[in-house]
Amino acid sequence: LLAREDFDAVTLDMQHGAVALAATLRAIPLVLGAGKPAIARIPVGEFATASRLLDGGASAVIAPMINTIEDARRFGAFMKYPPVGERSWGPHAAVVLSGLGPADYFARANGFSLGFAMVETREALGILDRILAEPGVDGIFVGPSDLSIALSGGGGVDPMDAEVDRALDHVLQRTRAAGKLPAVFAHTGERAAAFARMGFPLVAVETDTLLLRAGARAALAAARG
Ligand code: 3PY
Ligand code: MG
Repeated sequence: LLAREDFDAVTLDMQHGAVALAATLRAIPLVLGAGKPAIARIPVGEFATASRLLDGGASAVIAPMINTIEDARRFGAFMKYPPVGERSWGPHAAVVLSGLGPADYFARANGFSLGFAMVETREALGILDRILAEPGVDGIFVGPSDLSIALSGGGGVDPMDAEVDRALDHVLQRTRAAGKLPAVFAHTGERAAAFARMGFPLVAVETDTLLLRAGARAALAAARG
């Protein structure tokens, strides 16, 4: 349903969403069938799942909580075929969905399978340039909620905090300077518009649960007068 709305892409969230691997693999062709890229987020540290999502035709994978160089390296390795990484061959659905033959898929997949490393802790901010230097990392996806928890030393969740905004701008500039793609999550449409104005080319807008609750509340408010 969401892929048939005016979104440019749909993200399937295996970290916090209610979808496991089989359901995500079933949803990917539905998103691609609507002519949109299918992006998927893996659970923390489950880098092998990134390869399986690519095998299923995912256009991009987001890896949460990339807090060490080793995290970034391992994620990148599962995203890219040799010689860049260590992805293993078996893209059964992806080859068919791409419309390419196996040889062309192999030759081109590293270029069109985008890996986003999430920066959402102080540790990640501290090694941002080194994460960006990983060849298997095509972009940085910022998580403003976890970042706000980290920057406040566990004091609370406030993705609108001014310190979060400063960190977001820093990540945007460093990522651009590295020639890679900056991306971010926005929990409202207004926040998404602000991020787009800042220069983020990819912004995830709200979640299925937020949209469902907002729709439910609007319908109930209208029904009850
Ligand atoms: C965060 O804000 O921490 C996120 O992971 C957004 O998806
Ligand atoms: Mg997060």
